[in-house]
Amino acid sequence: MSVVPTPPSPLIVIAAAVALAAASPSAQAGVLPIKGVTASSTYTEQPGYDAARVADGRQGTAWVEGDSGAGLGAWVELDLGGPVKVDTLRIWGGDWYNDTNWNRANRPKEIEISVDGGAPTKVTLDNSRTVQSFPIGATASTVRVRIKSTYSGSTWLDTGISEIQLIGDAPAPGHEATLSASSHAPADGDGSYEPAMAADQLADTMWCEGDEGDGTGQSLTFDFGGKKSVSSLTWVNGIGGSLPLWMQANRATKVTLVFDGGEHTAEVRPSFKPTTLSFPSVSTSKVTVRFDAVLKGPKYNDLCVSEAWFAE
Ligand SMILES: [Ca+2]
Ligand SMILES: [Ca+2]
Repeated sequence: MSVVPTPPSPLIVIAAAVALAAASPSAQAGVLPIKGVTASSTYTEQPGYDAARVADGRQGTAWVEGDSGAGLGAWVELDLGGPVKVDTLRIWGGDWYNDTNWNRANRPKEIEISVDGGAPTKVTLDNSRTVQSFPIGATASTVRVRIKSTYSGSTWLDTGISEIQLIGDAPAPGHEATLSASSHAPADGDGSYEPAMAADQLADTMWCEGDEGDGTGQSLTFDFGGKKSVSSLTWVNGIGGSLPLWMQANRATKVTLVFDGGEHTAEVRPSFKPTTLSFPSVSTSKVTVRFDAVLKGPKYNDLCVSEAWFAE
């Protein structure tokens, strides 16, 4: 017997899923869309740990195996819906709901990765709450991850994986940017708030500014590494992880996009769902999004952006 804490309420999960459904597709940098997920077993004593949680675009939700022991031999398989070139596997091992859960639950140590049912490759994860990457370098229709050994959690016997991303061999158009910011909030028990969190295709991770004010005047910069034509910004303006959290923190109501030559200022309506701001096409190597005005949340005096990308 083991106990795994209850995940966020169904309302939160549904709200986030709605946001992600619009945010995810082939949109983000090289992250391949997953058509389905299956697992050898699933923890069912409480709801919310099914196989799909390993590819739902949220680090705070996990697939947890349902074997009687630590789940050695349990596996989860991602279906790409047909052969596609896979360069890298990124894995969030363990229960990333927060630091406490991560420490209490088992984490995978050795895993076997197999492509299309072929011979497995064994790799070893660090025992740390960091995103870890392993090369695939193959054309795959399915990728299976099997748990071979674990790092023991302090409380719970079961082993989980919070997210797996399969990265294609080329970035998707419009998502090659490197992000930087005027400031960012320090990491806490929920994770990091660095600029890259706004481009990791996870709805429940976000950049948050770390200035003393409400975020007015803060900025997020997208560096394309060369000239690029852009005419839209699609983004989750605020905390995308849950609607209650989104309402508690600051969101932008006016932005100025600063290009290599010129600017575009626009009023924007805060929305929990991804929204697109269109503007006259411009060729630029960078865009700085300056936040000129915010709608203040009642609890967290920080401006956050969960996901954002520019496209033509
Ligand atoms: Ca997840
Ligand atoms: Ca994110």
